[in-house]
Amino acid sequence: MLIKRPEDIRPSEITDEAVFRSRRTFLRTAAVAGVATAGLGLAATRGVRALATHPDVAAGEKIPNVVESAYKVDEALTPFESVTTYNNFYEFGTDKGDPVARSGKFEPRPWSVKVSGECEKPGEVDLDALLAPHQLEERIYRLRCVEAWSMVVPWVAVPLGPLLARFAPTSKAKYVAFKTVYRPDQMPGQRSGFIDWPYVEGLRIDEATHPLTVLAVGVYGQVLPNQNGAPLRLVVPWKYGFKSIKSIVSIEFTEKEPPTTWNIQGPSEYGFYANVNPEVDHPRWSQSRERRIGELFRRETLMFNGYADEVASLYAGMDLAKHY
Ligand SMILES: Nc1nc2c(c(=O)[nH]1)N[C@H]1C(S)=C(S)[C@@H](COP(=O)(O)O)O[C@H]1N2
Ligand SMILES: [Mo]
Repeated sequence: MLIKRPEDIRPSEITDEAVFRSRRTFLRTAAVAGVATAGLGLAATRGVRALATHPDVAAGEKIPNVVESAYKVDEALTPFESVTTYNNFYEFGTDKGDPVARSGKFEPRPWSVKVSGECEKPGEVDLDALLAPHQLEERIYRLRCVEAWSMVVPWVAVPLGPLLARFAPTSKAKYVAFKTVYRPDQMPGQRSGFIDWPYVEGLRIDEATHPLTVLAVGVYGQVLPNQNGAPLRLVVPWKYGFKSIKSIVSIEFTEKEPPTTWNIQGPSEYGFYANVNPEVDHPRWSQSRERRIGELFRRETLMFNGYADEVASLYAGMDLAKHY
């Protein structure tokens, strides 16, 4: 993220605009017809062919029993193709195309997440238990990257709050720290010293247990592809995308604010909170507007990424220019 300013991103890197324009009518229909249909329809379109060689997607594993939820933004979905080929996942490289191209060797199963720290019942999150019926919801969220692009993504997700509650956090649990897996043999980006691996992130406990905060295990109705953070990643829709840490192996309740990767990399550019805020610019670029992937013109960035009604109260009395 330190490397490229949004202005430096060539349109050709983002997408073939004509393809998206022609697809827009279809998407509008698909959005009405439901996401499952959209996923199937898009699978037939150009670009997804490349993905078919990807181990996760080739399996074509649809996640059964996903319950519709009330959490859905009423905006055109970003096509499956873009959501799964335009990615930020430095463990596989810094270019947006690297994660899909270079994550083929990554093995997201078997998997378990260790839960530790300030809690009465430390233990593990069992991936298969997470995938059990009646827990998974479809959440259609905006994702706003700090680089000033955005998407609308239909995640298959489980709310994080109730999951964390099972481990009985103590009164000392003021924060939750997350850690990505460290596997340099499977993650070529980790063989470079650019970032102090593993990638780490954190939330305040009230943010982590907020009803909007979820762990995603799928996208567009199917198992999460490697490039999107398989087998499970955080999604915190009112914060810049870098808070949504991928391929999590550890969740720890802590008393003190945990270190976070991008804050370590550039403390003056990336704060702990990282709430989407059009009024607080990044030192090197404006955050007031964003490019929705697939659209030609920039749009206004919304306070808390459009989730102000739900989350503004979490920050009452805080100076958001200071706690950026
Ligand atoms: N482990 C890890 N998690 C990560 C990143 C990363 O480089 N490594 N990039 C973040 C950034 S900057 C964004 S915008 C989102 C992108 O998620 P997506 O590829 O599913 O769109 O993932 C976030 N999670
Ligand atoms: Mo990002």
